[in-house]
Amino acid sequence: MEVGDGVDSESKSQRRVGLLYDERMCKHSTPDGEPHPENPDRIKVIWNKLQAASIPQRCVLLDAKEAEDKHILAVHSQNHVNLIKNISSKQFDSRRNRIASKLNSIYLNEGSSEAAYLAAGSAIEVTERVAKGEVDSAVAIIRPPGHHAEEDEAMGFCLFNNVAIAASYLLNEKPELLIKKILIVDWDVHHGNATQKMFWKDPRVLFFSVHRHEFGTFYPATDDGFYTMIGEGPGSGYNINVPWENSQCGDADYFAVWEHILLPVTKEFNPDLIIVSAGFDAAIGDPLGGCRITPHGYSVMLKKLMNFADGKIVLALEGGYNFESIAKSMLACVEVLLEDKPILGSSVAYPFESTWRVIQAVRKKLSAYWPSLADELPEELTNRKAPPAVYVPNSSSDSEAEEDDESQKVSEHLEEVLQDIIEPLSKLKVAESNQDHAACNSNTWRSELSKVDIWYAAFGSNLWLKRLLCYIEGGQVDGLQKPCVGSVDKTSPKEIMWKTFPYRLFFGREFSLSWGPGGVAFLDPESNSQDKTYICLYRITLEQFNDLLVQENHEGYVMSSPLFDLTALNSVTVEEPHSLQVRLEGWYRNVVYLGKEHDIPILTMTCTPSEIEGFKSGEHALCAPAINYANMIVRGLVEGKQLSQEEAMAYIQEASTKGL
Ligand code: Q9C
Ligand code: ZN
Repeated sequence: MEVGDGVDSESKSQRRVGLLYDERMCKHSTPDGEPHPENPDRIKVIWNKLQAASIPQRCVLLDAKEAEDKHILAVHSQNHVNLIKNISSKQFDSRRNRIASKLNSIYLNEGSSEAAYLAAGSAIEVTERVAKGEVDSAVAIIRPPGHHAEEDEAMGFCLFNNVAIAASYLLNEKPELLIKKILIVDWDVHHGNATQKMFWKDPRVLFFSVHRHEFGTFYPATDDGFYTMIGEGPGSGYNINVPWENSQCGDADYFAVWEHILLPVTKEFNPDLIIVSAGFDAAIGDPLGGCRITPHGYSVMLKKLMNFADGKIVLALEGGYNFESIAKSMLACVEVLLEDKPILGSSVAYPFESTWRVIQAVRKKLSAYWPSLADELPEELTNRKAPPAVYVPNSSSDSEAEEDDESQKVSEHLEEVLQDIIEPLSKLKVAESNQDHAACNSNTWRSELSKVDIWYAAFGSNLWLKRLLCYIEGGQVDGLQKPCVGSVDKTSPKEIMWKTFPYRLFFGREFSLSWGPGGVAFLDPESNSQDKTYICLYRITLEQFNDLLVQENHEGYVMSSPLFDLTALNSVTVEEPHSLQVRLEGWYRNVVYLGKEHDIPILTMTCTPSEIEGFKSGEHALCAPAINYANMIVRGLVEGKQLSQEEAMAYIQEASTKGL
């Protein structure tokens, strides 16, 4: 280490980070206080989290500003600007709801205009400060979000396209700042449809979006987010979409995209400034996104981008609907910008096979424009993939020990640490196939998880002990279409107890493999507290719980590694109800933590939050249970001495007729 290095790194460790938050952006809310995922508390919880971590005092606090019409008009129509300007005025009181209802996923109130102008103006403000070099980087905690807002139409919770307005402002109004090329990285889980269109033919803006797409079925549900959409005319090659084929993408999938698409292209493009459309709805725990980026994942993704554009980078908030996830993710990002901590943490091991497929398709499509994408990825790299739809646990305890060790190191080692964690997957050598590895691990994980007790919370047919025992001991009860294989560990539950929970029981789907025609039971753990559901808690091991997960979701699936391991248990027990989806197809793949009983975690399994949304919207059918299935539940409640026969029938009746 050189002499003076200490002083130097100390001054460097206080990179100037602009931070903008203004409570006035909370004024945009649903007109009658109806619950909505895009609500004012989102930015409040982020701000509170940063305050609790003493972040604001270490940043340069910037003031929110209302955008000027002439700047908004660079990307929006006069019509649209007029609408958003006037929508909150008295004269619109009677028409506001009607106008909102004609738009796609939009609400409006008296505070909407001001919030929209502030969000756009604040995006301009932070971006200009970074461009001028007054701060090194900046974060704008703004709402409403922007990336869905089209030239002439509000949609997807977005009124003005904040990021597009800020980028256009620098390019068109501030040539003296010499920002000639801007990279927009849109890591919100949804495609940035509007930003894409606004710079479609513009080579000054490289728009990159990675999002759930699922072949045009995920919001905004068009083909626009497909990888074939690369821009047009002079903008050809300056639009890059990475469309996920499935939910549950996490750190490993995003790191692979960074390594093999975004970073090489960014190097070639050599932007003067980077703006991140920083939605945190691809975060683990998000109710709309269904992806699994950890705060650690976000910090790595951001850190990697800081190597370009001379570190000039702006984060503008877009979506993100789980308070805890967005607060933690944003905190992780600001800490990276302040550059005061080594990046620690761990992620699942491998990307999905579908991720490699998508990466290869993108690279091929864009290789004519970006030579760095031209090479075909080596097979020993793309071979390393997570089995489809299987939760991949955090690796060995060895690696955790190493990470602890790393935490002792100081910030100048950040780069090396980073490289060690995520750098070239391509440098890894292939020692054995996934299967070999898994087989020799199987006994280890089973013995490990057999030592951990959990309460399995049953609310459907498993309320009946006899039926539940089929999943443990194997076998069949009347009404079940075929016998169950049971758990590897056939020990009966150590304890059984009953409780009620303030969540909603409902019945959905028209058919199940287990029962034939008729709906099956689901729990909506986000529902409101007037609801009451009878739940039977079975004390079983985490190993048995994994065997239950398989039987409920994917009969015959061979589980070579646990679907829900200790890492998953730790990540889910942060708050209740908190859920985590396992990588398994099936209607009960969402594991929900419901708190503790005698200090032992309570876990249940139900459908995913997005499926619950689907049931609410009518996309999935609600359906009363068939008589054999209903009888099973009634029997459980009666034999468990919770309700009389009549009461139990009325209880099922109510749950199957009440709308969601
Ligand atoms: N069935 C942002 O994250 N979902 N917007 C509508 C209709 C709209 C998300 C679902 C999601 C918009 C900024
Ligand atoms: Zn989003």
